[in-house]
Amino acid sequence: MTDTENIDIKKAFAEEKLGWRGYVEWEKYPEKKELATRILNKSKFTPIPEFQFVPLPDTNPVLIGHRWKEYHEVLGLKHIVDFSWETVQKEKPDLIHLLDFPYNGETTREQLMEGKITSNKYHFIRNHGGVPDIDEDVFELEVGGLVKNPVKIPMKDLKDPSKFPQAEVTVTLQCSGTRRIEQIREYPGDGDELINAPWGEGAIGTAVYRGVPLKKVLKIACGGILPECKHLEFIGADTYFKKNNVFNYAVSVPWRKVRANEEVLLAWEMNGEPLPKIHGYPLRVVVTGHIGARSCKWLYRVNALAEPSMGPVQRQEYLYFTPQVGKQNSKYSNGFSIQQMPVSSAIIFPLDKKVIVHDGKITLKGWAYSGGGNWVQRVEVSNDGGSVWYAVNEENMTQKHYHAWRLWSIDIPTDAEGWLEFCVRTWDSSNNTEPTFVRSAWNWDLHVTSSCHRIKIYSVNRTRPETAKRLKLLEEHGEDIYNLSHPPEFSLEPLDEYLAQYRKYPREPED
Ligand SMILES: Nc1nc2c(c(=O)[nH]1)N[C@H]1C(S)=C(S)[C@@H](COP(=O)(O)O)O[C@H]1N2
Ligand SMILES: [Mo]
Repeated sequence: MTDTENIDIKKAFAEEKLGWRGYVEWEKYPEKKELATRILNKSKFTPIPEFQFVPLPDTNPVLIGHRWKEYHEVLGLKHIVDFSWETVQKEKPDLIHLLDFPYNGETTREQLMEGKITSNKYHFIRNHGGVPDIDEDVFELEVGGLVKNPVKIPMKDLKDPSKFPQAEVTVTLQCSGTRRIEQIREYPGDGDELINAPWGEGAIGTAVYRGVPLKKVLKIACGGILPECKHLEFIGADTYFKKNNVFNYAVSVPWRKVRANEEVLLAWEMNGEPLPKIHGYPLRVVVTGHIGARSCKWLYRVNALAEPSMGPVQRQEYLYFTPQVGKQNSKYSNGFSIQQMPVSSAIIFPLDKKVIVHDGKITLKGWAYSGGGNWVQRVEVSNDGGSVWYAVNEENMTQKHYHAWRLWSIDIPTDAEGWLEFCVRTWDSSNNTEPTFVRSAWNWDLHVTSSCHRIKIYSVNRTRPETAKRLKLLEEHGEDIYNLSHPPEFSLEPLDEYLAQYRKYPREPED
């Protein structure tokens, strides 16, 4: 065993290649991994914040990733932490910074509803490590494992349409943690070293990606895969920590998925622009219809494998444990691997707990999405907690796509006043719909919250004469209805009216 004290960490964990800043290769060097583990085992780290039992801070950044910064620091990789935050400032200044490092940024409501396509500046970010900074000119993609001919393909060749046919696909990427906050509020669940980000409705976004279908690369460059190949593993240049072990980010998808043309794309362009650094520049995978985790960023290696990736992100995380499986009995083998996204939707406007003054109709807006190539067929909204449903008209939904969300809006007739519970459910092209309550689909790792999204609205119906009168009175006194819990400073009823009413309908029976 080497003494960790005499190690020159700058040398031991140096960057692998010139022009590939922030990329340390771990997967090829087991001894290097062991050395990192020994150093990590000897160090003390800030505990992981236990925010699931207490309200989240209302700061921005919301959570600070002390522990993960320290992991990087003890291995001499602090520059990666610094570069990541600089990149956030440049590329994503306007997101809700849910976790500063590894960076997790959520799209705001206004930005989400901006249109069918989310602009690159506003698309959410989910990172498990730092942001590598790789020069495209020296970049090459390795493809190996169970292929006929392992190859290295320079970026210039990959982008050459005479070598590889290109494709453009409109894709919604959704983090499996979207709407996790609803599950946390219902019951706290598993806590991870890499904080299970308490996402709201904004860990989702849609872009047009341009690249080459992986299927074509395997065929044209490698002469095909070997018969034993059943899964394709993607390795990213960022460093991932798990229980004091280090890895490069690795995930996999079944060959069946890759085989379907254009469903797994190696992409370098996002909405007509080069992929932003924080989205995986120079090259990322885009796996349509799957949880975002499979769309590996900073992709530098594809491995054809007989079994799914042994990387912790594939094997130990993104597992679905049904409600009675938890800390006492969850194992990696008894959770099922979350790949395709279920159908889900969210109400983005109005905000939860809002007071809405209206003329008998309340306008709701939101998104609806389904994975696995199922498209959104129908969106329905209820204003009574889920008994009566109103369907959104086709003309009030954005265009259908196999792999993208639909934004929707609806005016729901609402006569009732006071606190009402609104919820949304979506039906997809396979007639799947959403569980009614959070509890129906709560799971220990708090993934893929697909139950009907619910909000509470305080309804004030101005078409009711008594309501209109009260609103006028409030206005005359310089007060308003929106400040709901603030008591009006004037009397609610003149004495003579009260007495007339009281005498007509006494409060107590006469005999
Ligand atoms: N290399 C690498 N790829 C990655 C990740 C990562 O941390 N490292 N995060 C994954 C997760 S969990 C999600 S949800 C998507 C998010 O993609 P985006 O950040 O481009 O929106 O990237 C995926 N690809
Ligand atoms: Mo994710």
